[in-house]
Amino acid sequence: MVVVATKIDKQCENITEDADHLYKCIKSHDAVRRISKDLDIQENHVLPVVNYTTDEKKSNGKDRLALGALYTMVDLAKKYLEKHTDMVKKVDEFEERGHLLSSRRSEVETKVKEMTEEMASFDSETLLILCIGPNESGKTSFIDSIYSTLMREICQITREFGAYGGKSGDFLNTEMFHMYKIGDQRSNVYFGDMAGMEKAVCTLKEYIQCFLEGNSQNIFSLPDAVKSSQSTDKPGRRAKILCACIVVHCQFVDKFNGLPGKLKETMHPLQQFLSIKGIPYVVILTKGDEQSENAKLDKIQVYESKKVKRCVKTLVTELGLKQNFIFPVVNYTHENNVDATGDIILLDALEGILKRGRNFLEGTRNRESNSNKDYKSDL
Ligand SMILES: Nc1nc2c(ncn2[C@@H]2O[C@H](COP(=O)(O)OP(=O)(O)O)[C@@H](O)[C@H]2O)c(=O)[nH]1
Ligand SMILES: [Mg+2]
Repeated sequence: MVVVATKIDKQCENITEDADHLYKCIKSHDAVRRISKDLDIQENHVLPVVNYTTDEKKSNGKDRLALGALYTMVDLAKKYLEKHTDMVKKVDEFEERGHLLSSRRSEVETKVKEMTEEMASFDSETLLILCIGPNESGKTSFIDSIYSTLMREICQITREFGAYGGKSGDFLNTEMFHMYKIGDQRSNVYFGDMAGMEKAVCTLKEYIQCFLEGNSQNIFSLPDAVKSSQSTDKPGRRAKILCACIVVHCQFVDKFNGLPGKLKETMHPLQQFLSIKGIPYVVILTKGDEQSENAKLDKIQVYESKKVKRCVKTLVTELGLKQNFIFPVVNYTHENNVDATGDIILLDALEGILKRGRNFLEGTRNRESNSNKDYKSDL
């Protein structure tokens, strides 16, 4: 505790010109000593100041007293915190991610080029980023949004295949499996859009298995239609999954105060399945803008939203995920133009997906070349 002793100029008028008078003036020293004794507080914790009240000019003496008082307060607080480290607020890693992204909002163009080069640098086989998740979680919109960010304008590539997102009745929901090429002509990376998990007419395991085996015919009751957009070269049916994006929306997690039972039932076998196959995955958390007024104006604010944070925490605990596997995004659903705050969080998600995909491919290749070496040495 400190005591701020005001009006010390009443004891010593010269103090406002020269703060050193505090040490020379017996009256002011006596006043400090009296306060210290009356309040039972160390003498050097009594901080004499003279407030600016009607002054028009700055006073060196007043400034020095105020700064001296502030210095003592900060010093005491610092020493207290050093002794009580448990009271220092832990850095919120999720918010820190948001701050970092915010500082990079001017780097969108560079990041777009970097991602385009990255996609072009993968080998020639067809690589697939598979979007899976419940109905209306924002899978289709996510593909359109990533595409828009890379093209620097709002695009709806999914719409030409009748996959455009929307509530039943307004628009057709995704009913067929489609692959959409992302990046420039050199790229072999595709996003795979699926109908919601609820639409599968088989178990989830079969749903993924059929797909991995290049046979999605049995997955849905509707006719399959594998198509590639922006490309005349037909991707082979045996596309290699580079990464899976499990797309969930905030309300879904929040409304049920945790993951709804049905989703949990499907998520766990899905995670298990992907782990067995060694396929990397991330969670794309959509619609954070509906949880936060601030995020409607500045999309990076999803990182500050209490509700979004609660969803992330739920996903971390219930799915056993690390926080940096979860990417909150705000899809472009009603905008006429792309914007830096939306772009930077979508690009961060894309970077996370490609990074995991690259590690997965390199790991697979290393394993394959090692087993070839072992095979040769056995001969
Ligand atoms: N506010 C908001 N709405 C979204 C977002 N993503 C998708 N939507 C809306 O949610 C609905 C379902 O989206 P859709 O992409 O069709 O979901 P899908 O069934 O998983 O493919 C549509 O009405 C979209 O406009 C988002 O990030 N924010
Ligand atoms: Mg869809």
